Amino acid sequence: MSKIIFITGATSGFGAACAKKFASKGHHLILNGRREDRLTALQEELETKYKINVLLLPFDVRKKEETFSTIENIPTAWQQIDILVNNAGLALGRDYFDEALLEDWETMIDTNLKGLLYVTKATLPFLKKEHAHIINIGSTAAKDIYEKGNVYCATKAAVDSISQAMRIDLLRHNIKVTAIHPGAAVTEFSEVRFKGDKETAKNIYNGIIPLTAEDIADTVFYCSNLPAHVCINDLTITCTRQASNVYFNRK
Ligand code: NDP
Ligand code: 8X3
Repeated sequence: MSKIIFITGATSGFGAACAKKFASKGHHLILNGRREDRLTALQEELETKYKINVLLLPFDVRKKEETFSTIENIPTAWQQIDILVNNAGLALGRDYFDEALLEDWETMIDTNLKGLLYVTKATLPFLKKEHAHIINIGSTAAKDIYEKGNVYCATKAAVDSISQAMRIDLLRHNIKVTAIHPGAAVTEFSEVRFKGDKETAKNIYNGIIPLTAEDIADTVFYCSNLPAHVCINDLTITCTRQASNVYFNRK
């Protein structure tokens, strides 16, 4: 049976790959991100290729009023959401605590933590009663703090905590909550983190075979496709050449 999947941050990386994966299985999509041109291109591609329907919600998850008013006004036909994938997020900078920029910290907190809270709170009334699933994209950075990771790690540790809190507080509504914590994966993530410095971004993946966005989409899909009585609470996934955020087998 077709489901409705709401994915934030669907203009690239994990979010776009999740959109393609769910669309290829016949599910309808609500897609968010700030780059509207990319969302429109993805909508055209997926509606044509898979004959599914796509609703675009191009808003910035940091903007509280816009997030709530946009979600509150989604058309009636889209108001029974099966799965919310909280994926929108970013790292900005990789600097020592004393040298990091306050504005980078604020952007990460506003996006990765507050944005996820706003989207979830606004979407809850539209989650299908007794059958919904919230999937939060955390990071190995949540589990394993590394040098110069400071506030990015803190925001992802917060996603980890909030996922546990949601699972407890939403238990009475039978809502599944899954946190997925990926390690190094090639997307636009590092280019964003290093503010367009492609060389530094590329070096992050030197000598390893990193995860791909499709690996994460497959994992999200797997977690979402288990029997109704089964919920993966917490899943950490890295490439084989990564054991932690410090230990890599680079060849
Ligand atoms: P990308 O940079 O490829 O994608 C990030 C997505 O988030 C984009 O679609 C971007 O869309 C969206 N986004 C960022 N800020 C906002 C905002 N304010 N409002 C709405 N959407 C926003 O990176 P990934 O796919 O790798 O990242 C996805 C998630 O996975 C993030 O939460 C990241 O922290 C996490 N992650 C990534 C890992 C990696 O190694 N790649 C590993 C572990 C976790 P737009 O710019 O159009 O708004
Ligand atoms: C992304 C993985 O190691 O750059 O969340 O923090 S890492």
